[in-house]
Amino acid sequence: MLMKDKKGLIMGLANDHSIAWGIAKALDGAGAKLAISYQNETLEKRVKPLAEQLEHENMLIKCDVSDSASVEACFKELGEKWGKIDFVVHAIAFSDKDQLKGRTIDTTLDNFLNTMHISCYSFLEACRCAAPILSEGASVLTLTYLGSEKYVPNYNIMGVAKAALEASVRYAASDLGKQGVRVNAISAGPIKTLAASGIGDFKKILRYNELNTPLRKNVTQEEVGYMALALLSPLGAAVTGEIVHVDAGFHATAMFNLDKAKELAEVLEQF
Ligand code: NAD
Ligand code: 0WE
Repeated sequence: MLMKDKKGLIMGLANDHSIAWGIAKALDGAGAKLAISYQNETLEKRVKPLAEQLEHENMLIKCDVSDSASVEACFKELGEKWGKIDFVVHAIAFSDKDQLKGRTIDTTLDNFLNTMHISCYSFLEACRCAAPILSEGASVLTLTYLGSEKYVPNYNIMGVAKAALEASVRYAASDLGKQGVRVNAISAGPIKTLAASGIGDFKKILRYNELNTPLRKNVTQEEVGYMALALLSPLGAAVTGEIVHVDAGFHATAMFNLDKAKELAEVLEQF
C-alpha cells in the first residue's frame, strides 16, 4: 500500500488501452484515491465504466486542455473537493494526423502552435494550476517518447513538442522543487493505444521495436504503470527533473539485433 492516504489527478484517460489506464490501475492497486479528467462527453462515457472498476474512491472531472478556463476550473474543483493532492499525471498529446507524415518542415504554423499547446504548454499550465494544492512531497509526471531525442520517421512536429516537454520537466522541477514537489517524465516505448492507432504502419513500428530492444519485447501499459508508481511514490523521493526510459532498452541501442536479422528482414520487406 505504497500510496495509502495519497490522492491525485490523472489526465489523458481515453479507454482501457490508454497509458493513463495502466498508471491508474497501478496507483489504485497501491491504495491511491484518483481524480480522473476526461477531454469531452464522448470520452466521459468511455471513462466512467473504467472508473467503476477501480477499488478505491475516485471521481471524474472534465478538462479540455485546449481551453485554459477548463483547466483552471478542473483544479479549482479538485481543490474544493479534496484540498491538497499528492500527484498529477499528464498523459496528453495531439497533433494533426495529416502532418504525422511527410516533411516536418512542411508543418503549418497553425498545427505547430496547436501541437505545442496541447502536448507541451498544457503540462506547464497543469503544473501552475496544481501548484497551490500540491502537498509537500507531491510528484508530477508526464509521458514522452524517444522521437524528442532522435529522428523517428513521421513523428515529425510531435518530436519537437516532446523535446520542449522534456525541457519543461527540467524547468518545472526547479520551480516546484522550492515547495518540495518533484517533476519527472517517463519516455515510453511504442504501445498500441488510441493515439497510436491513428498512425499508419504502427504495427510495423511495434514489430521493429520488439525485434530490436535489448529485452526483445515491447512494453505494456502495466509496465509503464509500475514505473509511474515508483516515481509518484516515496520510492522516488530523490528523483526529479528526470526522464526515465521505460522502453525495454531501445534508447540505449545503435544497431539492430543481429540474432533477429531474419525476422527483421521480413518486417522491412513489408515497408
Ligand atoms: P491515448 O489516446 O490513450 O491518450 C491520449 C489522451 O490525450 C486522450 O485521453 C485524449 O483525450 C487526450 N487529449 C488529447 N487532446 C486533449 C485535449 N485538448 N484536452 C484534454 N485531453 C486531450 O494515447 P496514449 O498513447 O496513452 O497517450 C498518452 C501519452 O503517452 C501521450 O503524451 C503520448 O505522447 C505518450 N506516449 C505514447 C506512446 C505510445 O506509443 N502509445 C509512447 C510514448 C509516449
Ligand atoms: O505520442 C505518440 C502519439 C501522438 C499522437 C498521435 C495521434 C494520432 C491521431 C498525436 N496526435 C495524434 N493525432 C491523431 O489524430 N506516440 C509516442 C505514439 C507514436 O506516434 C507515432 C510514432 C509513435 C511511437 C507517429 C509516427 C511514428 C512513431
